[in-house]
Amino acid sequence: MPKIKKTENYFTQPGVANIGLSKEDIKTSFLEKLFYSLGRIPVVATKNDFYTSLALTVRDRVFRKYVKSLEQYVEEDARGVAYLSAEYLPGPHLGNNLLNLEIMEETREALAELNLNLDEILNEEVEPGLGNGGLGRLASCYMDSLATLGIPSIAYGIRYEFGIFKQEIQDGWQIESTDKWLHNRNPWEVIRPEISFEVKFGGHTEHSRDQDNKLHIEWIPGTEIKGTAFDTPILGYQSNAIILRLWKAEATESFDFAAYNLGDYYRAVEKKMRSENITKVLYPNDENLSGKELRLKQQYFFVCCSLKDIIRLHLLQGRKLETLHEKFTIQLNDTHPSIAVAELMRLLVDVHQMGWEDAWKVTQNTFAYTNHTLLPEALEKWPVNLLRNLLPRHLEIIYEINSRFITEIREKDFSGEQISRMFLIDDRGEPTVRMAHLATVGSYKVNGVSALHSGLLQEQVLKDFAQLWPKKFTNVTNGITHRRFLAVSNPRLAALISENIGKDWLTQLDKLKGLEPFAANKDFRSKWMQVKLENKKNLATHIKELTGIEIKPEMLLDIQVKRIHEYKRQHLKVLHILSLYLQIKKDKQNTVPPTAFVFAGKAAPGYFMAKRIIKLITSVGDLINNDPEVNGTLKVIFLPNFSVKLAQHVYPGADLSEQISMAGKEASGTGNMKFALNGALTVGTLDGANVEIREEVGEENFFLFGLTTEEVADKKKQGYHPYKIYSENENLKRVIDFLISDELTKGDPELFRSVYDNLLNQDPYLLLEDYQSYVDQMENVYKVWQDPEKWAQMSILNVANMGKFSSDRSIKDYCEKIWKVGAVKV
Ligand code: NTF
Repeated sequence: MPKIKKTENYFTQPGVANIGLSKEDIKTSFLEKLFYSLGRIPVVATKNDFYTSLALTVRDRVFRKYVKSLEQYVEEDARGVAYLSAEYLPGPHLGNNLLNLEIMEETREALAELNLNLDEILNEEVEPGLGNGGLGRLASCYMDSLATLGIPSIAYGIRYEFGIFKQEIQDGWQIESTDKWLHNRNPWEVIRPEISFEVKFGGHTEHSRDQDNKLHIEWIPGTEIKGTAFDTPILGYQSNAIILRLWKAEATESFDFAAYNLGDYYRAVEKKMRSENITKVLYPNDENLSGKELRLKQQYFFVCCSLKDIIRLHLLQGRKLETLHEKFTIQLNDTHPSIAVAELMRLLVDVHQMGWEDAWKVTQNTFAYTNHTLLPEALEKWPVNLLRNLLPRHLEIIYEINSRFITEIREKDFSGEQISRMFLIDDRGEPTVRMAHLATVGSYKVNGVSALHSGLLQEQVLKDFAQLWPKKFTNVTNGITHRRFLAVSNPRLAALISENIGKDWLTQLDKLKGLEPFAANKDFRSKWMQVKLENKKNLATHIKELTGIEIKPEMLLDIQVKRIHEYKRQHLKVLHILSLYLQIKKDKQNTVPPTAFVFAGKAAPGYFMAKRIIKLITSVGDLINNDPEVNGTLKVIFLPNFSVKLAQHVYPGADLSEQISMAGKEASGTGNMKFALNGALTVGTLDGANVEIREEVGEENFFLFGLTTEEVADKKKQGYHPYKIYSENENLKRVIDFLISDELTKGDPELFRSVYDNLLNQDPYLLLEDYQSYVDQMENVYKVWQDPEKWAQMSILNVANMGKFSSDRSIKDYCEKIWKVGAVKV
């Protein structure tokens, strides 16, 4: 094959050159895909056939951009980023790609000429649910910005066959079922059979010396499996595309021939099935990582494939491994990929024969680590015994890193207590490896995800390390892609904004500042609230479809959507709702404006309390929604199966955003940003990025309540007594007692006993402490809501000041503060 080198040559080839973006081009390609890729004609085609044809049409155009980007990266020999994340939540690709290619209207018209409706086709897409929540969605927002900004980059992860479980609500309880997202095929990915690597597990190591007395260590594995790459192009706005490379596990041999020859067909295939298990299913836990062997296998599997691929790409350019850190930086998205520190050492030392010191220098200068949580139960620790069985060589390497590190800090001014706190191995009880310590020692930078969280990280969890290496620690406040979460999902508001301040905000979100003067303009305010009302109608339709419950769009839509977790305090919202309900029922007092309280979010299947909280929400809903005395005023809705797709309907329709975690627990939050960007006002604590949102939008435009992080710490130190608060606050007492009342529990007094007992005896997240402050601030919310002009003004000012929270800003921060990587624009 003759090599076509120059961009101009390649992109003028027939078939490449004529992939156009006009309405006619799109129509032609769409029909071609339908006929020749799917073998269908319109009369017999299903909606899914139409969706697939359109997706393939768009994918061609995205790949064209990707190929161009790639050529440029190679030509400039640019330094690049590899992002390692066990989770991604890209959301539906089609609408976003149409926006980024700027062909939304052309496509709409092309389809209309074929009597097809774009919105219906968009709705066909099943999203890849390859993550649990904020952490996975953040990774996908960052991919959007990496592509848009033209940062040479590649993202690696796991191609889970089943993503996050599907949530149904039956009799008020969460019921899980498998997410078969690949069932209708996935038109966005291409398999790369030639990009595949072997991954070893188990076995033992053999140490030997050669004639020169050089030590050689060989890992003799117990089993080997193969990882194969599946590539999905992720397109930026008016810009480059990057690749999301997900690994699928396969058996190295399809059959165990020995067993097959004995006639034992099933045993022969069993091994294959066992290997493929590794990428079968996503662990549905967020903020709690139990030491499951299969989870460690997943982590090592994708890390091993990704590092081998990075080394392949590096060597392909004719470079030496000693310069790996000059050409690549590898970002560890939490500790999930942190075994990479040991794996890179193994690859450099054992496989590529580099000396330990040189290899350590490369390793320490290659990785950077982002911490996403301070919750002790979420900090990963792997039992030493499990590592010994699964990754015997890595355990040796971790011990070696540990012993060299201890030698290093012994020479410094650290107490014995501090030194043992910093050990990579925790040998109090069953010995475990502290993965956050491994990631910190093996990285050149460590960051938290909001100013508050990064501060706490350095004062608490990694305090000793911050003292040792103060310059290693930094903050990068999270961000969200405003292209997906405003331009794609809220086209009405996006249009109103662009009509008034132009379209520059699509690439520079701080241009929204231009909206500020409009807050004083009555006519603009009325248009603004008209858009909100339309979005609320749309959300009301979805609510009706998903739950059968009708709400009036004029109601105050008060929304909390996120994973269900005690620290996020969905049950604090429930206590507030009950206080309003009891006020109407018992005191015959009605001061609350008509409000629909909307919740959505999944509970980890093994998290007892979180599942109870869902049942509590739905039970309160049943009671209130069926009570004619209150249901004109209050509605309580639990939307099942929260996803990116559903979220895109929720944020635009929200009036009030609930960000009510106990201070110090929510590392950042990103839902808080999505709500505010869509004009919802926030009621929240000084936690995570709420602090910075309030700073940006102004304290007069934010409904603050609750203890601060320091006050929480003081309270706990002094000894916290929830029962005392309960007995001294009549209104609160009535609400808490109602949790075990017959009216709510319908004859099963045990139903919410666990919630009741927990709040009265421990209340680890200080709901009772913050209760009154929350109720009071909600009174204030209602007062402002009665003044629609004021509300509209605050809403506009919120949006106008959201510039900081674009993921473009976050990625620029990563580039400047951490990666030292520059943009390559095509
Ligand atoms: C989450 N962490 C945090 O809980 C959120 O506050 C934050 O917004 C996102 O990360 C993204 O930074 C996790 O999911 C995990 F896994 F670290 F617990």
